Amino acid sequence: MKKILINNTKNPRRLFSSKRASIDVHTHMYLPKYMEVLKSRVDVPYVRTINDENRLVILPGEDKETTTAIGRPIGKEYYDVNSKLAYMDKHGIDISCISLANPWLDFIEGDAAENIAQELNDELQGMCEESNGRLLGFATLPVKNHDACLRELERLKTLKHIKGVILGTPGAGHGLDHIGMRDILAKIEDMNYMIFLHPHYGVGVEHYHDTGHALFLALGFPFETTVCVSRMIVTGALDHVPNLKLLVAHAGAAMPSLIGRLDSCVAHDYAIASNLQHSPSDYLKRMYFDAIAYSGTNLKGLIDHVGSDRIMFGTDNPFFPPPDLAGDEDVSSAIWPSTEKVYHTINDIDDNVLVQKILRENAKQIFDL
Ligand code: 5CU
Repeated sequence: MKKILINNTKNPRRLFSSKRASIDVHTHMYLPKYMEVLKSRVDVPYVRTINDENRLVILPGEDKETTTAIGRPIGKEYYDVNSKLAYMDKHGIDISCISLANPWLDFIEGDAAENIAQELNDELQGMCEESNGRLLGFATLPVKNHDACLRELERLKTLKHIKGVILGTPGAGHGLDHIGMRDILAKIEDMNYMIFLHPHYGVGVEHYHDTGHALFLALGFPFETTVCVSRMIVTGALDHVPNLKLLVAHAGAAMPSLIGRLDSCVAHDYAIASNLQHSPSDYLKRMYFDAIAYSGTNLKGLIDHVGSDRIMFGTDNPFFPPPDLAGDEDVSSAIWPSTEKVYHTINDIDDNVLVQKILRENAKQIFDL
């Protein structure tokens, strides 16, 4: 297995104050192997260099829309493990569960998908092994190759730092609720792995022109997650995998706001309701959530709906970097306002026991750390 070369003299295991020894369950990297793939491509998704700066162009249609075509700057905070550890130290994060950033292997088919998945997951495992207990991982599946997904899941059992898999909302292309995903979800359930469910494609994208990345990420992303979770509930897909562990990105997206309405609409549609074993809000209570709400009111709403045992600290790092973090600059000294915002919304809860659960204790229990 390839060595990642973590600088452990620079990154000793930290002793954080009890207020900040967080476990971050929503934090990404473009692993070095994946960067090679993105840099080799001319169609979206790709990384290209403009005026000596690497730019990330990954979102559907991003290259065609005037306000996004230039992409986003991508520096070593996205792919360098020592930068991740420095960021963690700076922000009181004890352990991070790293997932590959979007769009994973959604665009690669056949044997190539299987081979790259193995290389990426080995790379992630190697990084975690070298990290002195600081890093865990959500693996990546070759979603466009069904049989390879099952084989890779089986192989992941040998990678001890892997705690689950990250999946986009389409799964193999037709949605996670599609029958073609059923045995993959069943295997994940059987392995007691977590699925980290994450958006990439956006819903309602026809409305977001001339708005840069702002509306795509603020609305398109959470709407996409909301549709996916709602379909998994309403189609009965979750009844086939009652013990499946689903970690819903971005504090449950719009689910907490809409769950009452979803309950009501399902209850008034007899054909749908009679097919389901529970009401939508009961399915929601079985899911897991990060705390990336950026609003104390919304986080409290999520707690009202699902309780406080299933919500875990997350940062979305390295997305939403400080505006002045230019490309390859040393991230070790930068404070990330987006991360501080997550801390503020959690501290807003004003109940220390509950705050500690969200920052650390829930993740310890849920991931058996
Ligand atoms: O908000 C986020 O989670 C993200 C992400 O994961 N990927 C991305 O391209 N932008 C925002």
